[in-house]
Amino acid sequence: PNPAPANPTLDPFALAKAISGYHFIGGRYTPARSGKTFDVVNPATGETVATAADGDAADVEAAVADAARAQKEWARVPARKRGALVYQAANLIREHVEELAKLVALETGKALRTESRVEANNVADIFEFFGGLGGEIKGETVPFGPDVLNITVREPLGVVGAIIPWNIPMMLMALKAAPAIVAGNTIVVKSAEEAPLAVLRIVELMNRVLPPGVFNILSGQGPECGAPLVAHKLVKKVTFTGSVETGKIIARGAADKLIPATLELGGKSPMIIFADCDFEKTVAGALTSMRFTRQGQSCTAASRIFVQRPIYEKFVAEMAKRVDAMVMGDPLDEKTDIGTIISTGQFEKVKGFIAEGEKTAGATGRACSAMPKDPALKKGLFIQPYIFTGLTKDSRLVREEIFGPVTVVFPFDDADAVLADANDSEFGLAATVWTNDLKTAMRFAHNLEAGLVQVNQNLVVQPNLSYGGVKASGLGKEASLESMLEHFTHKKTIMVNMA
Ligand code: TXE
Repeated sequence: PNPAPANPTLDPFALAKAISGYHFIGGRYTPARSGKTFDVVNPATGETVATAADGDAADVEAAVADAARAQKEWARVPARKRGALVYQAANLIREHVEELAKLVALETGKALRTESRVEANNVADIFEFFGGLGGEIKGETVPFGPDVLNITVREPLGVVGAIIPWNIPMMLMALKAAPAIVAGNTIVVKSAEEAPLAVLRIVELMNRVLPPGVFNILSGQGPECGAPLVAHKLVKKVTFTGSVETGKIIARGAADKLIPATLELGGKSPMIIFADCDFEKTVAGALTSMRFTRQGQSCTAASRIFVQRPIYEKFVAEMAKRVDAMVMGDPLDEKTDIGTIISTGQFEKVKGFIAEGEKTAGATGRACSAMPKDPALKKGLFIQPYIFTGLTKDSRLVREEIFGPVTVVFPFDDADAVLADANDSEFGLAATVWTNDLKTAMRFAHNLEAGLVQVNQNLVVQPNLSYGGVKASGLGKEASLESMLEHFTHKKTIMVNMA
């Protein structure tokens, strides 16, 4: 029997309990073979709200076997029909947006109004977009001579293994699962330890429409559950979002089997602001770019800000004032702008960076926005957003991904020097430039080392636009028709001599 409610439920606590302790494999909620579970904690209160199945190699074996069986049939379903089914399932996600938003807010601490609801809507958008692309999975004809027919066809790869993180778990799963499934693959997802619930419910909802075994999910620890998934001989492609260190481990595992890996890793995204920008629009853009609403836990967060000297002081003062006005509190409360850090491990890591910044001679750290006063939240993983100035460019706060509500701001005088500083990073995910001068904007757009450059706006993820980094930020792209074809199919060449 399905333990989850048939219809949307707006009580995330009850839903979390109902789906506790399960993977979703072969069309069914399934406990771990070992019977083991681990706790899922609400980071706003420190309370355990659910358990999750603690998967290992035996669960991976079962899930991949089901997915491999299902893939043979699924690949034979016409591509447009596969897409139509995914689109139909997307309607179910749309009906459950509010429920999913609350569930993900509960497990991740991301504020419902500013973050979690936006993510849940994006998930429905992504499944809808890829659902509409079934008919676009097609090849080419390549002329040779009158007696030769050269064609290419796009074939699925087989079973895809996907490993996802906790910061935008639903959306990052959708960006992998939607194109993989529409292209005729089946998928086994390994969710992040910290956020296994909302993604589990999504897989169950999609399974109300898709055949069993097409879309499966396991929860568990990285080395015990993620590593055997990458290593499984029937997994023919891996796709991963997470840290650079784990990305390298996964890339090595894929190399051992000679299978492709798509990697979306960290970032240290520069935001470059010229004095001729539209100041009001830029400050508003900076607030969203810095992702304080998600406690800065975003790979594209504007974590290095460079401001042209004439407006530097004004910008820093205005930013601090605006962040101060943001409400930090219960993620499920509609009034809340800023939620919590995900886990005690990340909390300590971020606090370590802040302490180091505060100790640095010549640096100033401005803590903005008041801590929540509600006694129920006293064990919550809240951190005041920090704006640091006066750091040197070799500081760890400037070079490493903090993945917390911390940004560093520098003044600049010279455009060439700021371009060099912006590019002086191991990462190359995203960058934004703010100016009303078209030549400057285009020069920066062309010369910034990043997978995504935006001019006078902050990140808007669009399912039809390629997204992914260069340098240590990753390999391969997500979203868009081309990335579905490139990363989830292989191109077979067929040459027919008719002479
Ligand atoms: O990441 P991990 P963590 C960055 C961010 C953050 C840091 C650490 O800087 O502070 O990474 O976060 C699975 N084989 N990003 O520890 O370890 C793991 O179970 C297979 C940026 O959460 O990369 C989880 O499902 N899988 C990032 C997933 O990998 C393994 C988002 C991510 O965990 C594994 C998240 C293994 N050996 C963190 N070890 C972004 N690009 O947005 C772990 N995993």
